Amino acid sequence: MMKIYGSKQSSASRCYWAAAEAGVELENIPLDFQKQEHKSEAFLKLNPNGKVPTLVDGDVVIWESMAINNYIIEKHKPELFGEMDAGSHALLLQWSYWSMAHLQKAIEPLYMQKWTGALSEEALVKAKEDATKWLKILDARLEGRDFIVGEMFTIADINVGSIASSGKDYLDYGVFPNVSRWLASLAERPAYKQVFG
Ligand SMILES: N[C@@H](CCC(=O)N[C@@H](CS)C(=O)NCC(=O)O)C(=O)O
Repeated sequence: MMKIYGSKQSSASRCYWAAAEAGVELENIPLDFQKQEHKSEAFLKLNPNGKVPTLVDGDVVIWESMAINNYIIEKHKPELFGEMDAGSHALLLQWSYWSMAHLQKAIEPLYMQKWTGALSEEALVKAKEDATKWLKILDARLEGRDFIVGEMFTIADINVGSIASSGKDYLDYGVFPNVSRWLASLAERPAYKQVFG
């Protein structure tokens, strides 16, 4: 069975979701962050960044949640790559990379407050402005669409959806009607319910 370091409350959440969509189980190897187990010599041999998620499948070791999702989907449910012409494939990557580089970076300070302490008023305003800017772009993309790319649910919906949903408690998503509709439909998926309850 594939093993994963990282809980469902971390960036590993999208990997559990991808695995559930693919119909495979991930065995969780718990790491105690308080005890700095993610910085232990043994773990750093797997992932020199000292971060989760990290996937181990026999001799294969992968870090970066979206690379892990690519691996899980390619191995167990390649149909979630959707139409595999070069342009469509590049769009899956485009939106996945975009969400990690921009949307997650903007939303992260909002939820990291729980662990790092409250943001200054200035930092809070900046994080909300940034997140709003990226969510508007996503909302425009989803106008008249049920999925990020093409006419079917793909790995891009998992990657971008997991990040977009993480901002819901901190921003008014009422102003992003297309994002809200899309997130609501993703939350209805059996695999999503299986992982997030
Ligand atoms: N871009 C990475 C982000 C990984 C990441 O930042 N993981 C956090 C938990 S959500 C972590 O391990 N933090 C511990 C640390 O940085 O010491 C991915 O998507 O896998």
